[in-house]
Amino acid sequence: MRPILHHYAASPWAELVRLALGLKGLDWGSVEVPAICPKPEQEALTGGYVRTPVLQIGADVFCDTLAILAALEARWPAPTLYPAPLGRGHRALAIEAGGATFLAAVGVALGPMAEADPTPESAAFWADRERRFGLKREAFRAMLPALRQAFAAHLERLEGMLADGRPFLGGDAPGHGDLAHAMLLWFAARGAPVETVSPVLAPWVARVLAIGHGRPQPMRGAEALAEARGSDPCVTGDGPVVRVRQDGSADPPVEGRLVREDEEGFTLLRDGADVGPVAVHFPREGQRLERV
Ligand SMILES: N[C@@H](CCC(=O)N[C@@H](CS)C(=O)NCC(=O)O)C(=O)O
Repeated sequence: MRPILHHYAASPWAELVRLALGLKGLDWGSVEVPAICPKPEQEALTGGYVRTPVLQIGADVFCDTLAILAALEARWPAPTLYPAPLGRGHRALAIEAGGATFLAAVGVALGPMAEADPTPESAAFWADRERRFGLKREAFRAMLPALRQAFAAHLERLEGMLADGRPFLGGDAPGHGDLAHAMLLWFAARGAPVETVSPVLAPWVARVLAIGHGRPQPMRGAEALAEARGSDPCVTGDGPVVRVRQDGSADPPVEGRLVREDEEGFTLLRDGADVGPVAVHFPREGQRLERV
């Protein structure tokens, strides 16, 4: 069954997944979602997770790129997203692209928008991000010099990793870590092109982006919901009712029965009014699991 990505073009974390789909050479359904809430179709599918991107395979829904890349690797193992010699180390590298490092890239990418006079579109964007993540435009503007400096320091570290002339961060083949860190530069290019922030990294970023996106086929949200409704989730069983929220966000929690939990993540089984039984998969990182 082909995967369906719920995403929007400007989303950096979605770009990471588009590159992963490209690396695996896949056909995939492409559902465009709004960049700000409300996202009623996505909510109908996930039960409340409204971040971008989300990957759907039938009635299995993967939230967060860590769960998404694990699902792609499990179902389409070749070519691998975790090539030797780094192997699983690529996952650690990718995690390092989140958190403070990602916020630094946001500073470079969205700094010019924060500094410009607001438009109706940018005002709606800041209102959404303030309500959901506490990111106030004024406070963000004050942080910009520090964020730009932090991003420059991060790029120096990446330059150090590639200093021996290796084509990719782990050696000869690209992996999850390359996709995650090149995505940061792809995003930062909205505010400052890669050649200006790091001419040294530009050829590596070009190599990673040349992987492309595979073969996306545009699809409507309603078709994706129908596909979930017509499929069975790959996990069944029973478990305690739990809620999942994301660290640092006021987004609605997802509620369901906890039917799988291991060192990588966990799965909730829920019955959606529009989709029937769906399995919603999360990684451990960045999620807060509460017993109800
Ligand atoms: N840790 C998450 C981060 C996802 C994330 O922060 N995505 C941004 C867009 S790139 C987001 O959800 N922004 C709010 C939105 O799109 O509604 C992942 O790896 O998927």
